[in-house]
Amino acid sequence: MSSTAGKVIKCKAAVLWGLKQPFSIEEVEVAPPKTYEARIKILATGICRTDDHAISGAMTVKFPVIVGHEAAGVVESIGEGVTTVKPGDMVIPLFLPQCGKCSSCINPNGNLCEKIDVTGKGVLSDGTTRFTCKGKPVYHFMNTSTFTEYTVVEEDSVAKIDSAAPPEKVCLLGCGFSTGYGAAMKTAQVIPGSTCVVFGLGGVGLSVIMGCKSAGASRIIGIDLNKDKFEKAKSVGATECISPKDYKKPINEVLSEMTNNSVGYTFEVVGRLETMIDALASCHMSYGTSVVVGAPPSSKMLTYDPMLLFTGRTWKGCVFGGWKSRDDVPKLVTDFMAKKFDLDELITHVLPFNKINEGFELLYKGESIRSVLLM
Ligand code: COD
Ligand code: ZN
Ligand code: ZN
Repeated sequence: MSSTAGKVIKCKAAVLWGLKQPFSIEEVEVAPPKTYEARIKILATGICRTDDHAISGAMTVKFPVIVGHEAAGVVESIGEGVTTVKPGDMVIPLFLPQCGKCSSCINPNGNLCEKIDVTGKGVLSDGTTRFTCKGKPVYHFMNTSTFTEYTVVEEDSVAKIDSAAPPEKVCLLGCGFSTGYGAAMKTAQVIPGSTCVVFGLGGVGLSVIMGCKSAGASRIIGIDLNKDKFEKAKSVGATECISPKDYKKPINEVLSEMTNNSVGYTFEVVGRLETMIDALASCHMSYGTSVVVGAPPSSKMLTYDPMLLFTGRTWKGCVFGGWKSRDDVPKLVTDFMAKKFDLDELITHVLPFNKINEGFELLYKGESIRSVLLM
């Protein structure tokens, strides 16, 4: 048992005191884990756009809050009843829990565990937080809160992984990489020899390309309005890249001509209604599958020609790539250790934790794909 077990830990955390404010590095108190909880020493954490949604107000959270949801760390101590992780285990916190009991968890094809914190309740199951700062409770974020040296998560929101895995790389398996890679490997189940089209070549789109490549796609077409994205997309597996701006025709017609009408899979990784319809129309009218990966803008409706579906297309979406988080994240780590994919292409910046605001500046300027903060 560690010397800190059962005691409050004082450590550094990046606290957000309110909307649209910079992170403030503060000393916080992290309470010991209660029943079915684990306290984790975070070693590395990535910056994801969803963290910024909490800052900007695009996503509702309670303030003050500790955000961050893509990380790797080591279990420091566990609460009563915890059996699946122990102190010293290397782990990845999971913003998508796997409780094993809800309607999604008990079905082999479901992954959207009902315990996911989409409404921003910001507390653990007993309705309280484990963080305090300057005498005030500080709220949790997406069952994880990783922009801190120590966090507390519930047992169903943490996956034990290979102890030899490098935390500064596998932290990406906690969100961005798994989301994109799973969209191709798990949700679309791309078959070898097929043609895939990826709309949006940010970090998640690049991970979709890596998934299509791992699945054995023979042609992978990347689409972005920004041609600066093409070089990296090609280096992770795109066989060609195009910008819709270079064509007068609708993009589905362009793609049909380019591929002799053989697009098996399309992926929307932009998060816009127009590209969702473009992606649907671009997959083969009879056997094509289109996957919505980008989160749609809130309270917006789509209008589309149902003939697009009537002819045989499949339209799907996924959260976290469709992976069952506790079952699949350890396997993804094993695949990473076996060099089945490479995360270095996605990690453009590595910064010390106290430079978190610089990390977000890189995100806003579009200079980073993923920035990883080291504690
Ligand atoms: N056509 C083609 N490309 C476009 C268009 C367009 N009309 N508009 C923008 N783009 C390009 C941009 O130039 C950019 O290269 C890319 O689309 C978007 O990339 P990024 O870098 O902004 O973002 P990513 O890849 O990190 O993430 C994008 C998502 C849409 C996937 C992300 O915001 C999202 O919605 N994630 C999934 C939601 C989810 O699973 N959340 C759970 C926890 S995060
Ligand atoms: Zn994320
Ligand atoms: Zn569940």
